[in-house]
Amino acid sequence: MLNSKKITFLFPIVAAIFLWMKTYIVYKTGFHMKIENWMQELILFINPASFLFFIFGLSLFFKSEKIRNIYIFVMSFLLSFIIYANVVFYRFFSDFLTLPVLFQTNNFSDLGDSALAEINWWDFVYFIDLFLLLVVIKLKPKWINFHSPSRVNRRAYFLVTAATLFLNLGLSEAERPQLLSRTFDREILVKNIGSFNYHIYDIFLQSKTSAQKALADGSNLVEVENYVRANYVKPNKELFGIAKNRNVILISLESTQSFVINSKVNGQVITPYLNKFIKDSYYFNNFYHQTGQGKTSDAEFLVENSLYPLNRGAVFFTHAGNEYHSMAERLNENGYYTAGMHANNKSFWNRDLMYKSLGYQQFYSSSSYDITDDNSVGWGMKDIPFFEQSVDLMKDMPKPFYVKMLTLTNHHPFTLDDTDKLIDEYTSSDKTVNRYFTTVRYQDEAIKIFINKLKEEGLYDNSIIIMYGDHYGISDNHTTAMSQYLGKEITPLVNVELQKVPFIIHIPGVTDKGKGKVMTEVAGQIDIRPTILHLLGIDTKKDLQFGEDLFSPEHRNFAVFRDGQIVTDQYVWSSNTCYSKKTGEQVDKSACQKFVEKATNELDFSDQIIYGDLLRFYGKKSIN
Ligand code: GP9
Ligand code: MN
Repeated sequence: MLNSKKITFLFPIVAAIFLWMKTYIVYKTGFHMKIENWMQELILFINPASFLFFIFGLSLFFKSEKIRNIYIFVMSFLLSFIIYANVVFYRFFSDFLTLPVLFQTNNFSDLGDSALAEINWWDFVYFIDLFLLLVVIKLKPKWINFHSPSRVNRRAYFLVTAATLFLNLGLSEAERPQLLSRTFDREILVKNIGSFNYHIYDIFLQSKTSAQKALADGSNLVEVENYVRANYVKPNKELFGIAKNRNVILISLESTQSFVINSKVNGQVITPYLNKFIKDSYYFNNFYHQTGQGKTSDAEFLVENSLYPLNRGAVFFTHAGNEYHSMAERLNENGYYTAGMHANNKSFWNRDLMYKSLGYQQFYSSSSYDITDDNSVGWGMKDIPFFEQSVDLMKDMPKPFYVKMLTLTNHHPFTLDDTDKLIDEYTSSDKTVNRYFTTVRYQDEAIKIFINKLKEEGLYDNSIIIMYGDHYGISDNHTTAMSQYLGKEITPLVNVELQKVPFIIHIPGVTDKGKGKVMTEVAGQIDIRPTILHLLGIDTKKDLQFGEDLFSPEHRNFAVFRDGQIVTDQYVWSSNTCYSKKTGEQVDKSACQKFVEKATNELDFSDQIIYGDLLRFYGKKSIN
C-alpha cells in the first residue's frame, strides 16, 4: 500500500512526466529535427521538463482535491492539444506554429483546409496518456490522495523546477550562444528551449510588437515622409533604365569582406575570378555592411526595403507581419517573377514567413535542391552545386525574373573538404582566420562556374548580376591574427575599414569587356535598392527609403552602421569620437556633428517605421 503522506506530490508529477515523455516521443516521431551530437539530444530530452513541472506544480496551491484534479486534467488536455496542433501543422508546413501565422487572416483559411487534410484517424494516440490519467482518477483515487503540501516541500519543488530550467538554458547557451537575443531559427529554438517555452517566447515577441503597432497611427508618418522627401536624390540620367526588363540576379556573398579582394595569402591570390570580374563591373570599394544581430537576414532586409534593421534581435523574426514596400514588390508590379534561392532550411531567419511579407512569389529552399552528404559541408549544400542547380531552376522560370541567391559555404566555422581547398590555409595561431581564406577562395570558384553556366544556358546576356557581401566573417575576436595578416594594428579606424564588403554591379554589354569602373563613393547596403531599381528604369521618388542611388550626381558620401558608427569621405565617428580619415587623428567633435544628426534621425525614423508598422498607412504602392 502506498503511504498517503508520501504521495502528496504524486499526481502532478505523474501528469508532468506523462506529458514530458510524450513531448519527447513526439519530438522524435512528429518532427524532423536534426540532432548532431549527444549534447543536443540531452538538451532536447530535458527541455520540456521545467515548463511542465511548473504548470502542474501550480496545482499544489489548490485546497480542493476536485479542483486540483480538474486543473491537472484540463492542463494535460490543453498542452497535448498544442503538441498535436504542432504535429498537424508540421505535416503540411514542416515548421512549428507561430502566433503570427495563426492570426494572419489570409493564412487562416489555407491553414484550416490544410490542417483538416493532415488529420489521421490514428492520431488519437497523441491523447492516450489522458485516458490513463482519467482511469487513475476514477479507478485508483487512492494513488493520488491529496494532502496540501507543506510550504517547505512546495518551495523545494519549485526550486528543483527552476534549477531544471537553468540547467536547460545553461546547456543551450553553451551549445548555441546568443540563442534568445539572436533568435535565428524556430527549429533551433524548439530544439533548445522546448516547444512550450518556445510558444511563450513567441507570445512575448508578438505582444510586444502588437502593442507598439497599436499605439502608432498615420500621423507618425508626416515627419518621416518630410525627411525622406527632403533628402531624395535624383537618378543618373544616362544610367536610369539601362538594364530595363533584364533578369535581376542578386547574390548575397556569405561573410565576404572587402579585404580579400585583390589580395593574397601565402602568395596565393584569394579571389582570382572576382578580381577579373570587378574589372568588368561597377565595383564599389568604399561600401559597408550595416547589419545587426540578424546578420544575413538584416542584409536582406536592408537590400529589399532600404530601411535599417533593428539594433536588437532580427527584424525578420520580430516584424515579419509588417507591411513592406520591398524591391521584390516593385518588381512584381513591373511584371517580374520574383524568388528567393537558398539551399537551407526555409525557416532559418524566419524566411518562409518574411519572404511572403516581402512579396517573393517563390522560395527555393533546401527542399528544392538535391542535397546529399557528398555535396554538403559545414552549414549545408556547397556553393558550387547550389549555383549549378540554381541555373537549372532559372531555366524554367518565367522571364524576366528577379532572384535573390544566398551563398553558404563561406560561413563560420569555414570548413571545407580537402578536395575543395584550392589554396593553403593561412598560418597563424587562429584557426578560424586561417580557414577563412580557403572558403572565400572556394566561393570565388563557385561564382566563376555560375557565370560560365549562365553563359552556356543563354541566361547571361539579358541579365544584370549584382553581388554584395552580407556582413563580416571575421569578428572583433580575431584581432591578433588579423593584425598579423594585415601587418598593422587593429585600431578603431582599421576596425571600421574592416566592415567594408564588396558591392559589384555587372551589366553584360555595358560594363563587361573591361568597361567596368571602380566607384569610390562611401556607401552602404541601404543604397542597393534605389540603385538597382533606377538601373531597371523604376522610379523610387515616392518610396519611403533611406538609401540613395549611388550613381546619382547628388549622392552623398555617408554610411551609418547599425551600432551608430559613421563613415563619410573625410571622417569616421566611432565610440563618441570624431576621427579624420586623412590623418587618423582625433578631431573636434563638431566636425562630425551634422553626420551624427543625420545618422540619429535616419536610424530613429527607420525604427519608427518598423515598430509602428507605418508603411500600412502609406499609400499602398508607390506610383511608377
Ligand atoms: C543561413 C545563412 C547564414 O541560412 O543565412 O546565416 P548568418 O549566420 O550568416 O546570418
Ligand atoms: Mn551571413
